[in-house]
Amino acid sequence: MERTFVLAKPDAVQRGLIGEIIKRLEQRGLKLVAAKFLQVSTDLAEQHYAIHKGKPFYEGLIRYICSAPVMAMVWEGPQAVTAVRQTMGATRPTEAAPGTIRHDFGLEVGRNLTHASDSPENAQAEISLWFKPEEMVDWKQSNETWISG
Ligand code: YYY
Ligand code: MG
Repeated sequence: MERTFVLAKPDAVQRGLIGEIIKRLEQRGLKLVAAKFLQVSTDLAEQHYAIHKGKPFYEGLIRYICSAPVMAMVWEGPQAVTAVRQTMGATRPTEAAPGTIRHDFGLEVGRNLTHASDSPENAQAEISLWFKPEEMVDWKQSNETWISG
């Protein structure tokens, strides 16, 4: 089983789309193992997006992520990293496939509603940046065997 880190970004929270995002990941068959609602500090935002420092969109990205609360989550399942990226859609909403969150609810790259880890290694790093080990909930989903065999 793989775990991945997901954020419902400030635009998703402000637009009342947290439930929609969770619904789609639940329906996919993924299991929620951690969640918290928080206002992101500049320090946390800078650590999370360190890889983008120096890029033209970086300053705006940090301002956006800190502009309102976010919902931070960890989801688990077979190939969770790939599955969640697929459910989110391409970075630019106008390039995202219909049926993806970014396509169905977004228009602009700077307001693309969600973040999801892009590799298992980055998922581990992001999970430990955002969550303490004791915030992860180890539980058995009763329908697990009907989702992955
Ligand atoms: O992983 P993902 O979120 O799909 O895209 P990244 O290339 O990692 O960029 C992170 C974040 O930065 C993206 O979700 C929106 C923002 N961004 C932007 O505002 N303008 C760009 N040209 C590229 C990315
Ligand atoms: Mg990324």
